[in-house]
Amino acid sequence: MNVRIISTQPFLDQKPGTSGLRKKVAVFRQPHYLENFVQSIFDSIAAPQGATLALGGDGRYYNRTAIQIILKMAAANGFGRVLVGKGGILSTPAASCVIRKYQTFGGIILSASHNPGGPDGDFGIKFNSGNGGPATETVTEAIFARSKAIGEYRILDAPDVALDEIGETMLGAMRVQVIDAVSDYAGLMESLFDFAAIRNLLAGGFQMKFDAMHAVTGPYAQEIFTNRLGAPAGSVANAVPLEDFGGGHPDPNLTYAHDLVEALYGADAPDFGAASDGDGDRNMILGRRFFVTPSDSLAVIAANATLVPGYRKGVAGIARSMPTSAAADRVAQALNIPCFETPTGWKFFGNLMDAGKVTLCGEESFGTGSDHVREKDGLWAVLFWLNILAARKQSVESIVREHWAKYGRNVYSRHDYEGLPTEAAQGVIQHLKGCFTDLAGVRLGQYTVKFCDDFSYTDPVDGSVSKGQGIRIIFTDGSRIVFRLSGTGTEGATLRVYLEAYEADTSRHHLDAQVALADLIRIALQVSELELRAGRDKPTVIT
Ligand code: G16
Repeated sequence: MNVRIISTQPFLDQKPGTSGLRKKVAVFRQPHYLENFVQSIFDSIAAPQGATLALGGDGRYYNRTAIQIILKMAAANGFGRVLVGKGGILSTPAASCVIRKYQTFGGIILSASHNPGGPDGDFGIKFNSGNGGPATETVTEAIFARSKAIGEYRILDAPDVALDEIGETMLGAMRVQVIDAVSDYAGLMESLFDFAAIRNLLAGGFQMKFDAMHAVTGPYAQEIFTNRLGAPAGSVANAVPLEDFGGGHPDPNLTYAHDLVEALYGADAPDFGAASDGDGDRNMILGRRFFVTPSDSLAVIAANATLVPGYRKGVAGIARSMPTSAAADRVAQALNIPCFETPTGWKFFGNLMDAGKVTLCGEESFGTGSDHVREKDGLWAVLFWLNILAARKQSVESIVREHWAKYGRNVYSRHDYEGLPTEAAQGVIQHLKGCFTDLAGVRLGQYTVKFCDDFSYTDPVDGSVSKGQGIRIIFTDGSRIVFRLSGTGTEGATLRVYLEAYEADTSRHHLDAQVALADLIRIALQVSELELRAGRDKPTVIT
């Protein structure tokens, strides 16, 4: 089999965003587009000859084609072995688990996460390092720099490899091993959680519904909830992964997981509901007629961690992304452990976990996880909640309300303005940056501005600095408004407005977040001139 060296021209738009390169499928299908990016990864990561790579994706449209291309390029670039999920499928947390368990040099994950799939949908690719986590900014910047200078790529002239059965095939001198990642991942979960207690809970009439949204977690959820934990048939909905997610938007939030939300808020609602996203790293937690914000979920998990066998020894520290509410900070303070505030993006947690500084991490964007892998992990979060519920024998709502009564409530909401013209969205951010000096000390409604800034982070482990990570308006009572442009969209710009107010008074804890935050929402619109500059009078998604 011959290695072909193909001449190519750089594409100038291959800058990885919050989590890898995400583009429309049509962009990836342009001749040489995927190949250029993959060669840029291989040229940047300096893998030794014969190294092992993990490879898999969320099964969306174009996954199979891309996997075959990457395998042939890996063979032509001197890799000795590639571990591929059966059918070319690996959930993102399972990919992280595989990289760590088999100690591979790293892995390539194909996913556009919660973005819609299909021929007109989105596709994505990212490199994860040997710790199992998304490559750091230093690596992604090197990949981007290489993509702008690339002149050729290497690919093996070979037939496609069969990926639908567990087994091994040689591709030139490279071994392709198709593995059962579902069993590797389920085994890891079983080592962390009290499966016997959860099995008893489910056997005792407790009803759960997990919505896999026709995305990657279906087979993992069936294996864990149905086969290993004995959940009754029907507990896992939409369990068959489809290339276009059944035409849906596989984003587990109140807007897109509407079937699940209707079930949990309807008559005869189950006790517990949860959903995961396209690639299985996000989660949404619901109780009967009760939504747990991702920020509160992190705080409750941290406060109850010692109820779970894998965390019985306690938590070394917690990390949250800057826009995530400070609910977890209050738990950290009570436990006398550090809490780190990082920029948005799971990649910023890797160093902290590797250094043993944190055990639990979470983001407002429906991401929660721990140092068991180096990705956020949807099913892990669901199992954590089930384990807490099995141990405490209370409803989701009463656990959260007790938590608020003890720590106070960080009332929280995020308003997304999707698909804005890029210039208009950047205009809002520029305008806000120009207001910092004028806003300091100003009284706005019941709030007084303490300070405003553009968040900058210095990694406490390697000293790297990440600037321009979001506009913060912080008020004297700790309430906040944050404005940020999303780094994961593929069409125009998405402006995110994050709102948070601290409420210690339990008599106000029942208030709907939109009601409790009404003043802050008004101030956010007034200060940003969002309606005028972006031409929108309401957000597209509220979570
Ligand atoms: C990715 C990142 C997360 C981030 C989220 C939202 O998640 O891994 O760390 O919080 O995007 O990012 P943004 O606000 O820039 O759109 P996922 O699930 O899309 O991989």
